Amino acid sequence: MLELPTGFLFGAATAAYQIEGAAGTDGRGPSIWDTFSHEPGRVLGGETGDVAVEHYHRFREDVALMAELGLQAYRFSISWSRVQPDGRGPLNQAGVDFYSRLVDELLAAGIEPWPTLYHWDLPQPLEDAGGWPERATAERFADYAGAITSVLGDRVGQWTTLNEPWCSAFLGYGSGVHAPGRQDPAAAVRAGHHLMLGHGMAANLIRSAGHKVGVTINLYDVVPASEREIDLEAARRIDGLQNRFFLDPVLLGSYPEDVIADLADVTDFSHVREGDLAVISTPLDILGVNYYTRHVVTGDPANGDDGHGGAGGEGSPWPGSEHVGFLKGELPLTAMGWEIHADGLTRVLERVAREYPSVPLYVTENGAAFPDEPDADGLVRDPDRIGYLDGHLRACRSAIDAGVPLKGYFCWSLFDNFEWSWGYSRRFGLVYVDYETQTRTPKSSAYWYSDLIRGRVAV
Ligand code: PNW
Repeated sequence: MLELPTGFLFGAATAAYQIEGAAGTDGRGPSIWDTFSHEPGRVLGGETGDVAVEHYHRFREDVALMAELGLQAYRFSISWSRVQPDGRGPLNQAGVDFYSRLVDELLAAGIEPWPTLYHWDLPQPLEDAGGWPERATAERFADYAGAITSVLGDRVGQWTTLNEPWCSAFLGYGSGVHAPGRQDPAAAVRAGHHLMLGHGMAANLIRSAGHKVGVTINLYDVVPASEREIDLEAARRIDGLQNRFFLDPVLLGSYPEDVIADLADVTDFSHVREGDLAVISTPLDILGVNYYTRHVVTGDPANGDDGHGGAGGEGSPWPGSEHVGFLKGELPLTAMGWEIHADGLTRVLERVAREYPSVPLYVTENGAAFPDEPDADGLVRDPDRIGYLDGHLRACRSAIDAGVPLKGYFCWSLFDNFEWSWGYSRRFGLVYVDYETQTRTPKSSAYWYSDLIRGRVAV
């Protein structure tokens, strides 16, 4: 029987563009994901988030389902374009009202709201002005953060600034497999900096208003393919760009020297101004860790695929390390082609606790896509997902036993939803969604998770 400490928080997570739909409703403006998903060839099957799982119109039913499952917290994101369509200026009251009603509904159901301010959906007017590679975008983000947190702050216990800045910067501006689909390594590095700067500016504002704040980073266990020098060096580089490029500025207030050196041919870091790193390293109340898989890497490119995982023709999401190859080990894969490696979660959590100043940690995303379909009896049986979640919760338990201050866990995702460049073809949900009828059917993993949570909270 899996045991986790009393008070350990169990939740599930979603993101605005992946579930809300209602893309043109109540004054919402376009974001970079609206633009990108409507461009031919960007998303598998030409799918978009225009309708998604219609959460915007079904949120009451969805909160009722969360309550039935016994979720203690719900991590969702706020669509910047819904509450501030131009990315600047006055808030759109109808958009604010939606999140206000959602928060009220959650609180009435006894579920803690955990909003994220930015899960990749930059208002298109800000991209038209240069996007995250421009410093002004960080200032716009802080303005938006200050405005929306002052409206909802009295009812929200925990704010998160960004979700996975690596994806926004390096998939959005480097490989181009995410919006806005640019392939410019120097712009990707600048975007990473301005995302973190925006985080720091927002975190300052949110904290000085008396609220709690954190940021969510996607971390990987980076494993060299062998003990050969060339592979160890590849692992150092990928760990640098994937993990330390974000952890070091946010938690230590400096960029890793080796990563700056690795990027010498890409950028001279002249976009970093004096004082930026002090802002970026504003003390945090929590750090969110998203964990899915490991990277096995080799410096001998003849040995591996390019690891860029897209439809081909794209740039690299690891600027300056284009020669590094990525291997699949011997481990089972999810429908994303990602290796299932629960021990890596323990390693990642222990590493953060060991190498960085102490901060309460939450796993803010962990989960897996599998090809789920209802049986003839209408049930959706997903034993592989139960195995995945059980293994990773045991990995959390191991980290806690080793002294890691891990305080909670959010499963990705509550629902099947719009899986970015994969459209609706990859199902991560605890709850199955029939995209024709919008019917929600909890999978067997949802009942399993529910029993686990109830087992913990029973007096
Ligand atoms: C995360 N990669 O995305 C996001 O936070 C979610 O919105 C998403 O649905 C979930 O994980 C599953 O993919 C990622 O290519 C997308 O390395 C792509 C990558 C990593 C994370």
